[in-house]
Amino acid sequence: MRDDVFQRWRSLRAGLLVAGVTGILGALFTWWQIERERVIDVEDIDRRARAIAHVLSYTVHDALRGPAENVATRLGKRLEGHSRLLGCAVFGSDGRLLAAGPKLKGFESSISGELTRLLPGDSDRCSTLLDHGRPVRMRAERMLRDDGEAAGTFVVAHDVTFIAERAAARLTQGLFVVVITAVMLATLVGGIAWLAYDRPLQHLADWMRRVRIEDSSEAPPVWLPSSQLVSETNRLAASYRAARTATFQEAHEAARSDRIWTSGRLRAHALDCLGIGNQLVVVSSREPYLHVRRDGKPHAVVPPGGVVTAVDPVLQACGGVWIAHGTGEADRETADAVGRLTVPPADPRYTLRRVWMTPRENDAYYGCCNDAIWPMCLLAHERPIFRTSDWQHYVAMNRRFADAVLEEVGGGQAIVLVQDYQMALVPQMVREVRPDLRICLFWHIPWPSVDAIRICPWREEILRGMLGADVIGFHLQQYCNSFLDTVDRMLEAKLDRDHFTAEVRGHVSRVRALPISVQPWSERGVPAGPALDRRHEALREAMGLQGVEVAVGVDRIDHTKGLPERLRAFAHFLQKYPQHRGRVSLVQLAAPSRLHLKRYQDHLEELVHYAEQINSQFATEGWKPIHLLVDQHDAGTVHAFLSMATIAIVSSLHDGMNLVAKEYVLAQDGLGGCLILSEFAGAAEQLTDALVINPYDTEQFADAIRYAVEMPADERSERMRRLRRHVDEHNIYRWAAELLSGMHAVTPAKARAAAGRKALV
Ligand code: ADQ
Repeated sequence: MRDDVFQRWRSLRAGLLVAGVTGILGALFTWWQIERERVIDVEDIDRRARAIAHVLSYTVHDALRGPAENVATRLGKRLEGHSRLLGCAVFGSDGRLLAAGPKLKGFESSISGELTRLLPGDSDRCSTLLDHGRPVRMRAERMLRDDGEAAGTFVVAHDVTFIAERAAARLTQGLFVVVITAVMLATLVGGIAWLAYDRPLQHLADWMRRVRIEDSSEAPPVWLPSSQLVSETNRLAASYRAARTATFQEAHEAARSDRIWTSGRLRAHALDCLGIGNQLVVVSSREPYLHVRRDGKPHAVVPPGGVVTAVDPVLQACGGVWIAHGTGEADRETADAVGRLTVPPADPRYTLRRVWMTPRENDAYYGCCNDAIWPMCLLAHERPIFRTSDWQHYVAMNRRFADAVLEEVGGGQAIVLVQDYQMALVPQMVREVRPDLRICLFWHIPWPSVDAIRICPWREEILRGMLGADVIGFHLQQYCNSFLDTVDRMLEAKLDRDHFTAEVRGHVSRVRALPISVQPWSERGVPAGPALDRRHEALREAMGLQGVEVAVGVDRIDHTKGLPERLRAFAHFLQKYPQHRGRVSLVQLAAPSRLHLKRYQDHLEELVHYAEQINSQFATEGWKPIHLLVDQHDAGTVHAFLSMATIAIVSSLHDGMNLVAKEYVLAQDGLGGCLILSEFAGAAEQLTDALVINPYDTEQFADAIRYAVEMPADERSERMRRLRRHVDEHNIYRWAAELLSGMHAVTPAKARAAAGRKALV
């Protein structure tokens, strides 16, 4: 039991150790001090004895010149002592006592015994004797005649009991101080050790037990003795959860078709591809979870956006680190000193490492991303603006992200997945330092024609940065072709169009079409079955949608999403087919984005104005044609509308893929929905059973809406069944698995170099 207490409370041991060491050191110091004082006191007494002998020397000489019997009479009172001086004594040259003070009575023999130790050559001698237990300090001085012959010895004796008494008092005092100090230090050190180490480690152990035995998903304790321990604990917990989920799911998956990729199957595949000791590191500008403040407390939010929708489930399945720009107002307070935390907050599975920017860096970096590269790649008729200072910040921020990647990888191995156009230079920056890492860049937006890229003043730098990757992924083959054409025209590169590779300065990059996708709704914690029916009912009632067919749109508010074109087409549909007025409403979920840019604010205002105009033109009592819900909605709300709607409209003017189209298909469990899809969204190449439209062609667009409304039920379900099969089979896990397989096939530079050396031998 006592052992257990000591084992558990190491702080107690630390306190006792400190107390012991303090006690020993304190006792030694006290002893040394007492000894020093004793020496000083004795020296002082000896000095006094010498002074007395000096003062009386003439008188003693004088007395010794007369008859020996008269010495006592002649010296008289001078032999007596007072206070600490016991008295003086005179011995003849033959050692016989001639005279002594009264206080020395009975002590003379001890003194004369001591005189025998006064050697012939010595002029004086000091020593301490005991007189019935009382310490006496004696000083004997040889007296000489004028002819140099010994006349006798003069002795001065002091009572030095006070020195022993003082030492005893000092000892008591010193030990008292030592004990008090030791107790105080023991309490202080033990207390601090308990607060700083024992208690947090005890909490950590309890938390680990709960995670292991009770399958708890709570976050690890925050107050751990070192920030490195916090982040390593978070990572370990995230990896452990990911591993456990994989194990649980494996049995379940075995029963499922080989064609369907699941998170567990991806996890197993990732372990194969990564190998032992490798980790997955994702880097993107947008973070998967940001923290806002609500009611004074930090609250985690998933920002709307395709990169997050697609990549978060991959990291949840495989574990790893996601490096991203921390943009939430409460981001700093929810991460550790390095910027790390584990996510998802409710059930941590991987580490999020936040990278910070100053407001100036933020404006210039995103200025380059949003005003230059984005409009250059997306043909939405916006003129790109190329500012040199924005570019300088783009380079600097890419360097910052690359440094964060290198820091996270440390001395280990990793597959680095660089996401999107905000990170174009990161692959080369990472490769320069760590050529042995396997790096992939996935470009989520379209890659336009050579002519569109030619206008960019930094086209060569961007291409060289991208070509630092081993694999460069695009959604469509058409983007891969354009990219190789661009490299061919702009750089000195060796292209292999059969194998889709580009070699620049000895490094080969493979260019691959990897159409991205989404995860099943069932994994996103949204209501299903009766709970979902109740949600539909509640929404219909709150919005006055009973008995009305719902068409839905879900988008970030961006010029490329074709929102004005959608509203215009819907208005034209109502105008052209008045029989459908009062029977169909368009619910548009619109997440504000990039609102710091004036043209995005104007775009939002334009949409609000346009929707009001259409509503005032067509609305009737109890029916509103357009419900524009400007907000970033949670996954449950997005799913509720997508599953309730019999029509979904995706009218992007240009889009790499567009995940909303796939999310809609996966939300249609009853197969009763119809998808209207822009031919300029990458998804149109795969979702061929959608009604494909040109969003600029209002006439055709309005007719497609009418066709969707009037489509016979069996055609709807037949189209939706085929769409569903495609998205089920080509989900996000398959995308990630294909990407990791592509990375696995890459031979890292070190291995290539070794193979080269072997070949030479
Ligand atoms: P994005 O242009 O952001 O992505 P997209 O593919 O349309 O977009 O995905 C948007 C995501 O945000 C979807 O998951 C959607 O549900 C969500 N979302 C949109 N509006 C929302 C709202 N109001 N509230 C809540 N959630 C909302 C980029 C490219 C795309 C490419 C993806 C993935 O521009 O072409 O498909 O990356 O590669």
